[in-house]
Amino acid sequence: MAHVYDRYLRQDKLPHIWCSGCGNGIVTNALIRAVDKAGIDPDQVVVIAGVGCSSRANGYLNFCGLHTNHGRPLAYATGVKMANPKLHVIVVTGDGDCASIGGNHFIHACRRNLDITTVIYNNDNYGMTGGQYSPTTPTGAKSKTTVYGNIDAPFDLCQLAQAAGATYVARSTVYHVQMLTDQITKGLQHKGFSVIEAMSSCPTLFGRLNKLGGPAEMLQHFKDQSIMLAQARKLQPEEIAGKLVLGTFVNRTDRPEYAAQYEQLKKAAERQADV
Ligand SMILES: Cc1ncc(C[n+]2csc(CCOP(=O)(O)OP(=O)(O)O)c2C)c(N)n1
Repeated sequence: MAHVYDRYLRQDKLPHIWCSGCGNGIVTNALIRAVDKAGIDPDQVVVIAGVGCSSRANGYLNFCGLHTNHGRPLAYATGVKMANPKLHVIVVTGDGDCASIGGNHFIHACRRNLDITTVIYNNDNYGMTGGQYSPTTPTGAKSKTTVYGNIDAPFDLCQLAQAAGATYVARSTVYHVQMLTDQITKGLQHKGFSVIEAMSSCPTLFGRLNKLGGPAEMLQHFKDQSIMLAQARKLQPEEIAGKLVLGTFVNRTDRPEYAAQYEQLKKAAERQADV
């Protein structure tokens, strides 16, 4: 029987490459539902990916798309959106793609406030290349390159995005699917740069190395580890240490959207040239 969302997937590209129990399918499902819920014409959507397990999502999604260089989807997305501001541009990226090799592009995209929706599939490691540590690997966690435990402090990507100027910033997990879908929907409807950090499970690499159990246990771990933002705000920092704070951190409309601002600038320049 055909599924109501089948039309959003490229059936000829399935089955996907993700491991059993990987959370990336849940994030991609939430993304599809969000496009549907937001009532966006699929022909007006462009999904742009970098390189990584997460970035493979764009190959399965039946929208226009670009699979670009590792760490550079935001650069391509900027070009696409500036060339045709009417398009809904969505970036699918990993924690490595977005915050390691693409970190500089990420902060400047936040600063610029171009109307792009960025969905970060954060599995706390480099999945595609075998489980090396990433900028979001928690301190103490094991990875293929931190076998005795990570001594780096991880980035909080939502705090980073907020500090850099992103105008919609939210976080959810693959356990909290409804919230994730709502956040992506709001990100798509938001006029400006939106960041949705989707905490995703990687049972094969991160889960196994950190003895987090199988796919179901990892979902349970997300449930147990999470705290809602409203509740977290009432607690002291030491009381929420090690917790995943979920919710909408930023939703502001006071900053101008970049492409609209650029249009105005162009018109003003044309008027001046006419004089
Ligand atoms: C310029 C460049 N450097 C390195 C790589 C190798 N590489 C491919 S994917 C990847 C990391 C992917 O990690 P992440 O973005 O977190 O995505 P995940 O696979 O975990 O979803 C790396 C280092 C590459 N393809 N291109």
